[in-house]
Amino acid sequence: KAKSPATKKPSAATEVKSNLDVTVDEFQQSIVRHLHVSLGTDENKANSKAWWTATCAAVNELVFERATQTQKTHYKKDTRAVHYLSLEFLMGRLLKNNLTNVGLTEIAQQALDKLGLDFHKICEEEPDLALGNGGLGRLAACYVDSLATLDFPAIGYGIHYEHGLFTQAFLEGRQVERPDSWREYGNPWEICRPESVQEIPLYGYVETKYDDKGQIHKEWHPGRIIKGVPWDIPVVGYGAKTVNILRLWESRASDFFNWDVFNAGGYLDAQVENVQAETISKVLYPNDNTDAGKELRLIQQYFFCACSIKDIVRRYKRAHGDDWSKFAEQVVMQLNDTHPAIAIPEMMRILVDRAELKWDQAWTICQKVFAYTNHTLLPEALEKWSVRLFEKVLPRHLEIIYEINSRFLEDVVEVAFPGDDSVKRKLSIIEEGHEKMVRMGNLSVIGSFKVNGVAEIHSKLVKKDLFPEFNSLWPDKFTNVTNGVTPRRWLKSCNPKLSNLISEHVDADWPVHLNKLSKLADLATDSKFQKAYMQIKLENKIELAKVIKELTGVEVDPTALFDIQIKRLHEYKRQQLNLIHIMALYRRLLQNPDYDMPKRVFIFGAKAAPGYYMAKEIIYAINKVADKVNNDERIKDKLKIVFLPNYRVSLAEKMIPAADVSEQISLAGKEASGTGNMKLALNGAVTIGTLDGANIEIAEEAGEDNVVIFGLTVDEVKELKSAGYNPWDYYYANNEIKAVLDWFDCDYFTPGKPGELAEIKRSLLDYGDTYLSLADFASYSEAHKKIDKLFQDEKTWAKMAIMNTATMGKFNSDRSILDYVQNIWNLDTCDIK
Ligand code: Z16
Repeated sequence: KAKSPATKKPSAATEVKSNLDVTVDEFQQSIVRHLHVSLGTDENKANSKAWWTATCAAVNELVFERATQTQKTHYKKDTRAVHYLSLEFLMGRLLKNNLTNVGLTEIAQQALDKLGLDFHKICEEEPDLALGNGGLGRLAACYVDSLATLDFPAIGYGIHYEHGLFTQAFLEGRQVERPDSWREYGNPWEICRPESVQEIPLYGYVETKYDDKGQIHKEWHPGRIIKGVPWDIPVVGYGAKTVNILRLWESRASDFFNWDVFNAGGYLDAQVENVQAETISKVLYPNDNTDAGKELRLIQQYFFCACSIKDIVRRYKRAHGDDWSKFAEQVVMQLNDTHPAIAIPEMMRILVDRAELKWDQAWTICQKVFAYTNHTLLPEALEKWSVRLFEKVLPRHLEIIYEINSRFLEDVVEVAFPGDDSVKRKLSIIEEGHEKMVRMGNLSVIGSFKVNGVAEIHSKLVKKDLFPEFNSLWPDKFTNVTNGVTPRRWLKSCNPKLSNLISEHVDADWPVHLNKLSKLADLATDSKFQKAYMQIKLENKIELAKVIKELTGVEVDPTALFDIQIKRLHEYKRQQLNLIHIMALYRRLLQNPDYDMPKRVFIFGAKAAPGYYMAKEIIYAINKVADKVNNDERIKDKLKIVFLPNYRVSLAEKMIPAADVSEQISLAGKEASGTGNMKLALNGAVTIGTLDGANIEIAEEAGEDNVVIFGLTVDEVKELKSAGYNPWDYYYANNEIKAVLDWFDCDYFTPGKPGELAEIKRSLLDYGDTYLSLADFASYSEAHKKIDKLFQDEKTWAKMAIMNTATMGKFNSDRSILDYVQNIWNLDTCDIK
């Protein structure tokens, strides 16, 4: 059988030494056995999907054993654990990753080989677990990987969405969404745990009661009860010692509640209730960095927080009974953005209404248990819920929030800022106004013992611009943990060739000690190493070129410069800036066919939130410009543009190893961190970027010679905005900007439909160019000229690429997790026998 170069076996040195003793034959037998007993088929009838399922089952047999062992050990040793509460976990595919982490990639490859199957084809059968939107969800996935790898007791809690992030197709260049059904026919990685089902109250009213001693008591009479069913997905650490659990809650109608309706003769009504209950975990809200503000979303948030807290409390009580004094020693809950902030009043409700603790005692516990990660400064992303909605859905929680707020305002704010009503208005959880709102950010800060941003600059801005008064109240509460990415998925598993080359020069344990990559710096100018490194880059580009051809029909030259922008489509991320620059290049080529520029391929991957009009217009514009440019003979293939549909984790794994240039061009101050920037640089892409988010730290690590920085700084943005930014000034002052923007008015890119792209021009002029694309255009264009020059000098470029790989050790998510452990979570590692 002919093997593609990508399927070449990894050398023994790079494979993690597995402590799972399985031979090729045993693994092969296990696959076949599962084909028979788990799938009820055989070798002759099985299709690729069945083989994939059987292979997963064979892996699971080894993994679940370890998971059970891990749970037992944590219980026996009564370990403190972190509980990572997140509405999103963007896990992607698990087979290749789990094999990498248990060290059985080679064994599995050989076993499948002997069965006459292609390992990579089998891996392609797996649907992505797309239970997240973008950065925040993928970060959660990297963090659970690192927690298991470092042997920390940890559990991820989230929602078992029936439909993850929509799949994207293009219809005549426009995005169309279709539902994602990742588990329509079951998913081999999950196990249902009916023994841990929880009942969750919703709606209804609160009754005020007084006991014999005249003590006030609140009783919530819910209008509905929803059942939460947990599904467990094993999280395999690299080296496979610790296997932690990701526990995802699925909503169902509560049996006991429905019996009443049913017995009253309401069989159909009961079925309607089923549908309503199951709606809660039906679908992931497809917004990245915007607040949906919908009732169902609040219910999702409460549902999974309430289920998770009940689960945590049950586990705690099993070890400690009704003694709450150790709760805060055993439990820390990390709030991934404000999405799970409702966990704070829910914990208070459990402690005060249920366990009947005194308010102060309960609040002391709460404040030791919660920590909050802020992921954005964008005002449209900061969650607020109307008091009216809160009262309807969670009446008791609203009361608790009022109580938290009034005590905070009286005991803390009044003491620190006596008589200062304007500070009070800013710090209050309740925003006064036409419609009273609950500010989830303020609730999170007040209820947490630590608040962190996700990159140095972002954490500074969280203190300075977002929560300045809170910061002066509690300066020690605010801290930074710069994001990271797991090098197991984002180098070892997605770029096996580069991984093998690295392992020939660096200790084999670099996937857990990523700083060891710094050894490669000595080889950055070694011509033999440069050749080997760039040959691998070329081979990865050849592989991506095939994918591009399959997905879009466009043929690209693998020796061209591959310039990649992959991230959610959002105006602040400025895909539109990339687009107008590409149009400027196209125009230069039309005006001067000898324009000095290496062949370039611009590659995009991005989903737009289905309700985000301008984002969808930008996708359409890129696709239309691509159509025209790709078919224009006059420019002799010097320029290609491809927008790969349905960008997702598994597609990222194919794009990132093939990138020459990484586009990180958000307006300074807007991108909290970015994590794609880290993955691309790790795989040897040179960043063209603004001084925003983690780009700053990437530039510090890589050195200024190895990145290309452009654009306004955060301070310059503030200055320009306060001086009054007028995009028309740039339009009239810069001929190229004017010509490119005017192009949108005619039908050059949309034959017969003049003005179809005019909204782009309007957004950049009439609507004020909110993200200053025109202000940064000239500087961006110069930066690209610099890139062109550098790329044409092969030795210089190879050195830059290698230096990027060599210097990205800091951005290992293991480092991030150790930061969290030291500064926030205070965990001990736990060896699993
Ligand atoms: C999200 O993906 C992010 C922030 C946010 O408030 C909501 C969502 Cl869904 C992203 C940030 O935009 C990005 O800069 C950051 O790297 C990522 O979260 C992880 O911290």
